[in-house]
Amino acid sequence: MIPDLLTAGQFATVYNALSLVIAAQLFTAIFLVVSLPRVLARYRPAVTVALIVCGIAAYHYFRIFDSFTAAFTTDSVGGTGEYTQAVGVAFNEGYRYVDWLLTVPLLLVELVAVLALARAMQNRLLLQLVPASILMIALGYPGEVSGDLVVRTVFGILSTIPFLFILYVLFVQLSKSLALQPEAVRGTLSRLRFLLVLSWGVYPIAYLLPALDLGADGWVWKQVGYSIADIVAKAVYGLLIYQVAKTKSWLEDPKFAEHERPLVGSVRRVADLDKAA
Ligand SMILES: *C/C=C(C)/C=C/C=C(C)/C=C/C1=C(C)CCCC1(C)C
Repeated sequence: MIPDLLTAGQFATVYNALSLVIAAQLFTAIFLVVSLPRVLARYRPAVTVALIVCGIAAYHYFRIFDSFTAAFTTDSVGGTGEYTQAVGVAFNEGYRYVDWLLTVPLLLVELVAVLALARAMQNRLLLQLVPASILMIALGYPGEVSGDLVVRTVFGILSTIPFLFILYVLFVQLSKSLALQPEAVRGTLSRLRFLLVLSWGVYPIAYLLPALDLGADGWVWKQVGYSIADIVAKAVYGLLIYQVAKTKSWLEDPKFAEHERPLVGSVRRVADLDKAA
């Protein structure tokens, strides 16, 4: 499935996409480290998991980037500018799957942690979501690395079963728990839910691209698709989690609120509303 030949443009497209992901994940992780003291202790686990997810992704993108630049070579002197597969080193798509195997369950933990639900509800959600997410990634891998279209399709379909289950649980359960969340974060949480579904939905589509007979372009756009989805599903998502954690901290602790402003301008603390009335 890895193309034998990339044009200079195709090579640069993948190179730049991978490079962008490193910057996005690395500096989102650093931002979240710096911002950790700015949320209440009870929301620090959620933000900590968010920064670990971005850190794990940044690490794996360094590996993916190195693997990509080692796997394709060009003869710069008098060459056509095209890149061919280097002898003896193949691009390793396995890094992505190891990354996902670690980060996808953590993304779900991160979400459940910021909701601060009752312990029983929290455990029930995680017991459903975490095994399903591991199954989804594990079933996708054999299809991803197979050159056989039938194998790719069969494992793609098998992986879609836990995927749909996760989306179902998230939508039904999250919608229910939304009513229990403070008014001020409901909008952000609702956006988070859509962001999650839309960004996760990119992965199976990108997975399908190489099957569409687009030649090297199919593989190139798959890499770009996974890269952009990873930025949205980890970094942007992590920042929204931080926003929810910060707003809830501000609402729940008057002392904290004295020296911190919420990220959402329109938020009013209940005590302040009382004062104003
Ligand atoms: C940070 C990484 C994330 C959020 C990765 C998510 C990955 C998926 C939702 C992958 C799903 C797949 C299918 C539903 C079918 C085809 C195989 C996969 C693994 C690409």
